Amino acid sequence: MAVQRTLAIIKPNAVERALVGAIVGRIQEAGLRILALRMMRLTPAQARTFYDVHRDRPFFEPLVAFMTSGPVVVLALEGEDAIRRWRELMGATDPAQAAPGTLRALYGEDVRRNAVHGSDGPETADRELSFFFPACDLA
Ligand code: FUP
Repeated sequence: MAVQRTLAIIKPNAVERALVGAIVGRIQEAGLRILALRMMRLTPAQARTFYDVHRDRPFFEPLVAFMTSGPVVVLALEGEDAIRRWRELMGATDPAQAAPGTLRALYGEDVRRNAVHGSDGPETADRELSFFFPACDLA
C-alpha cells in the first residue's frame, strides 16, 4: 500500500470540549505522521466551498453554521494507507453507528456534531489539503 496524505479536521464541538490533545494523541499513537497543523475559524464562504458537494442537501446550512461556530484544527496527515486508516480511527459518520472506541463514538454528539472530518479518497484528499495548506507547508 502506498504512502498517502489526507486532511483531518477537529471540528468545533471537539475543540470547544478541549479534546484536541486527546485526538492528536490518537493520531500519533496510530502512527500517522502530522505534516502540518493549524487552528483557524472558517468563514461561512470557506465552509460552503469546502462542503460544496453537499450544497443541495437539507443539512447543508446547519452544517455550515456548525462548522463556523468556533475554531477548528486542520491537520495534514501522512502514512501508509493514511486515508483509510484515518477514516477507520474516526468511525462512521453517525456517532450512534460508529464502532466502539472510534473518535466519533467517543466524542461525537450527533451526525452533524461528529467531532472529526477525514478525506474520503485520494482526489478529495488532494483538493482538501490544498484548500487549507500551501504546497510549501506539505514539502
Ligand atoms: P463523512 O465522510 O463521514 O464525513 O460523511 P459525509 O461526507 O456523508 O458527510 C459530511 C458531513 O456532513 C458530516 F460529517 C456531517 C454532515 N452531515 C449532516 O450534518 N447530516 C447528515 O445527515 C449527513 C452528514
